[in-house]
Amino acid sequence: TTSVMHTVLVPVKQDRREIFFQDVIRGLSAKSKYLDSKYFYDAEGDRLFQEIMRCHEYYPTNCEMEILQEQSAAISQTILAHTSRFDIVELGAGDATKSIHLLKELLNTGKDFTYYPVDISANVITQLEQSLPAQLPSLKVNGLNGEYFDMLKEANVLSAKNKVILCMGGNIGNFTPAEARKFCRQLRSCLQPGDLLMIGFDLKKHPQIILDAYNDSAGITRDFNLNLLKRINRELDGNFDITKFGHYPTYDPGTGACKSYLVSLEEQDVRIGEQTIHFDLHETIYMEISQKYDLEAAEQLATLSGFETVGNFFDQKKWFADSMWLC
Ligand code: AVJ
Repeated sequence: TTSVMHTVLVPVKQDRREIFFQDVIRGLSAKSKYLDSKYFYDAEGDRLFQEIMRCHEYYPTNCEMEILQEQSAAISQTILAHTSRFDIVELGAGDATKSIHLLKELLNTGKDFTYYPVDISANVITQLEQSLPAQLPSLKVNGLNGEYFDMLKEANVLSAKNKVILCMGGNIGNFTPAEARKFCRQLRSCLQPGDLLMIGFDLKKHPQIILDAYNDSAGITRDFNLNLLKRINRELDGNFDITKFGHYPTYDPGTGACKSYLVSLEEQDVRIGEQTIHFDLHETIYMEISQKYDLEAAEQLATLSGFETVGNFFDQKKWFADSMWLC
């Protein structure tokens, strides 16, 4: 007999930096230049977003906090009206300062459930597993560090109960309406009849209020956008001169699309690694969409992705909505 040497070809997972590089080059080589807003959040981007949330112009965080503080009893009742055996899965749990109000309320009903916070940041999950028991000693916590859909599948393995998914923070706004439909359909495909999804929508309101929220007078949102160019310099060996780019936020009340751009203030060449990107004078980079909804559009999104709206919870000003969807 001859012994055969087997060479197992393990597909090498492209490392994060390589994927980041390719996404950046693809976006900046396109006819209309763009960058993906998911790359805003490095350590400095996280810090700047925290600062944005403290800007007086940036209303969404306070509105949704008010909803969780003031309406958790009503939210809890809506959950209990549709399921008697459930676990909670929060997508993008962060520091859980909003959801903690709902968790407290649900614990008070005497229901036995586990809270599965999901986050892409390992740091966030470790912090939560330490901080939550101190705040809610009777809460069962099982952190899941990874991508939303992978971790949702994991939660389905760990728990046979109904799932109540929390998707707060208006993160759905970073998708175009078509992308949002795709995301919600994919979410639905991971869920079972009887499962619930609570999802946050930033609502249409006076256009000036929306534009101001993405154009704060202290210039934090400008810095937040420019930080992505700095991140490219840091991580991908780029040489962006950020003084040669301006921030241009827009809001279209017709479509509800709040889009931000960076504008090249002169004709210039920028090097990223071995690549050179040319910018014409006043050429733009499309950075981010924050889509605003009305209740009809939110309800339509529910229907088109296989959910039924069973409740809407608002702040006093009705600037933000957390909608409860049933599978
Ligand atoms: C984290 C997506 C909810 O769109 O309002 C804030 C991000 N960008 N200011 C939003 C953001 C500029 C934020 N979300």
